[in-house]
Amino acid sequence: MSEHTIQIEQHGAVRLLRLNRPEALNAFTTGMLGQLRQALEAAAEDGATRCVLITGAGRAFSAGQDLADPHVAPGREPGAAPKDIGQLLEHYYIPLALRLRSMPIPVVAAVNGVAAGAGASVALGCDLVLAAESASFIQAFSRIGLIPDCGGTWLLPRLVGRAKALEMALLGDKLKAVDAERLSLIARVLPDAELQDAAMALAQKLAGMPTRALAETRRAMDEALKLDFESALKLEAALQSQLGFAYDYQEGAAAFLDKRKPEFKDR
Ligand code: LHQ
Repeated sequence: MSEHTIQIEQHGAVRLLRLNRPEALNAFTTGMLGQLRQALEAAAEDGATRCVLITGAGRAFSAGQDLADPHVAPGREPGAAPKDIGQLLEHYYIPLALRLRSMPIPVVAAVNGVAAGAGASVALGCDLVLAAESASFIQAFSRIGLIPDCGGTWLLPRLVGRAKALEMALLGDKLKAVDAERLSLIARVLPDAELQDAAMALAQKLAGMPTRALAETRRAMDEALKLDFESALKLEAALQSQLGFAYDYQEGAAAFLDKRKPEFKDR
């Protein structure tokens, strides 16, 4: 696909990925899902990039799966065979969600407008989620006879607890950004005019931090959700052991003792 559905900009050590099909509220086509995954892959592999920032072009973050995409659009002609949506998830959404969740660098979402269906899952799968006051989150799946996907069933109860997760997923109502912040679904809500600058400043700040420790923090927390307390303590010790041998710890501790600003390098 030659269309640039993901706009890529480099801002120092921050790679900005802008979902870019504003005419369809940045709904995901298969081509776009592939481009987003490739863009994440490229950012992960580029040693000079230390943080990814994802946002949407126009008035939406993403309206989720493009329901007009031939891979999912219901056949209108009599006798048309239904498409296997599970195959689309296997080939596009699962690799994307796994890539996002295992990035070696932090990922920030700047949710500039509505994030619906898989668009909400992609946003909520990021490490730090900022949203504009006018943004909203919609678990649109139940409205069309589906369940939350792209990680939604895993993320939602962990973020807001079972009662609110089920309320959101069963009803599919619009959740305003301020309510999303109140429920701890997202980290911060900001005035619309401040969102992009605040998200970039946050991404730049993260890019100057000890990247490897940040990625391992995410991994340890995700793993800990599956572990008993003692196993989580042991995982912490194993990861801390590795980090303790790394450059950034030596630099961070030395800089503290020398009362100077640390210069982190690990990735
Ligand atoms: C769209 C879409 C869209 C195409 C707006 N598709 N065009 C995974 C695997 C396989 C199958 C299915 O799903 C999944 C995961 C999922 O993501 S399921 C959930 C899919 N998403 C939805 O069901 C959300 C559908 N969109 C909406 O409910 C509304 O558009 C929202 C609430 C997001 C925004 O409403 P409005 O602000 O009133 O905008 P609008 O509805 O007028 O949309 C603007 C345009 O964008 C419009 O096109 P048009 O040519 O009429 O201007 C829409 O058709 C188009 N668009 N979402 N998902």
